Amino acid sequence: MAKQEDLQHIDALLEELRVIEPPDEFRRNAIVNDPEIYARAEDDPEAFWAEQAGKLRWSRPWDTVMEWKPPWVKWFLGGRLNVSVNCLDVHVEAHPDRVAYYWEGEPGDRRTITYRELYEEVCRFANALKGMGVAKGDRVAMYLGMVPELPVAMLACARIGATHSVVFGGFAAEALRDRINDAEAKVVVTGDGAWRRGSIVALKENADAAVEQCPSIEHVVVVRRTGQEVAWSSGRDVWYHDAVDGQEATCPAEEMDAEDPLYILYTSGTTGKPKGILHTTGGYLTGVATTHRLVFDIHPETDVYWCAADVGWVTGHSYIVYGPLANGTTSIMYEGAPDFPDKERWWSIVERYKATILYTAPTAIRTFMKWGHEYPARHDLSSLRLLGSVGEPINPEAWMWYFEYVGGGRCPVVDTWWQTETGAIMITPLPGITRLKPGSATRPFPGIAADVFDEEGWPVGAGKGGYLVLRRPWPSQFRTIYGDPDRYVQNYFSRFGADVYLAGDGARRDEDGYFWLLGRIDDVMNVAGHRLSTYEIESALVDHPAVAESAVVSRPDPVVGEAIVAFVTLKSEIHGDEALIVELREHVATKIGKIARPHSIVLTDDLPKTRSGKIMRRLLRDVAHGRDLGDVTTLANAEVVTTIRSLSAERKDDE
Ligand code: 7RM
Repeated sequence: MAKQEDLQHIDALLEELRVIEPPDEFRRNAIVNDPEIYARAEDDPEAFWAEQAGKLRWSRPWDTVMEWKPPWVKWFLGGRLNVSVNCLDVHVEAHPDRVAYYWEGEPGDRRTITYRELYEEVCRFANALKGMGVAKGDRVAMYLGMVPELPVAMLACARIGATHSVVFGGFAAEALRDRINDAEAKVVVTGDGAWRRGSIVALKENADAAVEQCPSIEHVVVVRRTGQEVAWSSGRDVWYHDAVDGQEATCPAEEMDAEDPLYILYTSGTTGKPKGILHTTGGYLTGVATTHRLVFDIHPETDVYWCAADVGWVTGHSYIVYGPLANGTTSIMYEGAPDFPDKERWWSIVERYKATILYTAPTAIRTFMKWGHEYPARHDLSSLRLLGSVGEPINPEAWMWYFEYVGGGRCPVVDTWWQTETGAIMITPLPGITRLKPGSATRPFPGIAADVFDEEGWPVGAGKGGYLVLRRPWPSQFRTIYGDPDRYVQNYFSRFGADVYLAGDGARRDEDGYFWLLGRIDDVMNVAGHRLSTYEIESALVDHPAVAESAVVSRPDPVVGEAIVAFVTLKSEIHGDEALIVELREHVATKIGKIARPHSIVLTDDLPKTRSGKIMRRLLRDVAHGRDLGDVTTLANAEVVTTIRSLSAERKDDE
């Protein structure tokens, strides 16, 4: 963990600074510096959101702000707009030469892309897609690393009304295949490869393996990035640079209904296959533009904003692409690993571009903490004025380290709680007015009705824990699970009725009404800020010929948050050994991706089950945590617990 002297220093700070006031200078210049915004939004949430939506460019105004037939909701009915017009044309008219992205490749190559250049590239690729037969309503998949062509492809889809489905470049071929097939995408945009820590991730190879089993795919567009030779299927495959070559640098924007789909993004749920979260046009853009501007206090003429997430996750969609571009922001986009070529990479980027805002995940902060504060200390980080955190609960020690050693003690830290489903930030400080408490995401964003319910659906009192819920619709909420509306209702709107959104997180409110997030209450794990379901990993394990049954749980880990522990029973004729454990871990990496590779695998003769045959995950979790087991007499096979416990003790440090 962090260096001893860092921790002592932070301990002392934690004692003194339980509450951190917004610095005077920050408050003076902040976009929001009057707390009345909360009362105003609470008084009339629809009027608040309509006012925000009014800042966008609409080709036809809406007739109705919101229509709610729980659990179904529509926003800005009758309104028409195009997302790419709001992200590009509006800014090309006002400030064509402003930088949209400072892009830095992992090997050290750089590109500066202005709003005009981005506009023209998007139009060219939009025309290319049309030429391939992509029309309004069609789905286009993307499987790329962090290259500018990824936002370009997303915006090109938005321009012509196609629905994009970005699949994180770290996912394996099968995961890509399933997502392409679920959405029945016509085209997939990929690359020859992606750079990661100096080596090449074989994107094209994976895409080829996936597409072999994707009957809907007509074309594979390939961005040349890593330059190695790749297999080619003529007629089907087309280089990105050939596709855009000679295309017009303008392209009429499809006029979209506010409720037309913008994108699908797959996320892990409690059971079954990943869910295709569907976001639409008007409400989503209103939500991300508003939260981006107010939470990050965006001054577009002067800020250099860096969200260090991957565009393959929702954080990248909302806060690298759509929110920042809608606000005319200058952003940094970095392709690679934080320790390539050395552990100073991020800080040299902050210094080079004079970043003013940095938004990242607690797992990254804890990694930097472990490396030590000498790395950020070697760089001039004085341009920074605001820091953000997202993806998992941030422990107060990591919060204070971030505040001290990255923010120099002068930058507010906004801990932002939200989900793929919510589309935009839901619980967060507003940096010009909120008194910060390290470890708390503080208060719901104006207009958001967050609450904490007990088992019966009553709001809990101060200091008590319960289920985090949202009691009123918001514009950027997902509209359904693609192709599975029943699951939308069942998963999110049945526990407390059709008018209450169940987030799947536990939370506690303190005496000031501040929210403290407690982690997932379902079978979703949060591994290094990546959302994974125990079920997906179990399915991958059971798919291996040696495996009879498996149960996956997590144990707390100081860096990645939750580490994956898999309990596995083998088929009777199979003898388990170290080599098989290695093979099983790799098997999961091949099926899902490296992010899902179990940290520990415990081979056992049996799994603890209830009398009705359900695997007792709670018990396994306790085993993984090294906790006491309590009463297990309801178990059908109680003796197995003892065995598992001793096995897992042996395995704990096997990485
Ligand atoms: C944005 C994103 C969502 C889950 C969510 C939480 C956890 C996210 C915070 C957080 C505590 C936070 N989307 N989570 N942000 N927990 N504090 N500030 O991460 O769909 O991939 O994950 O992430 O459990 O339900 S996500």
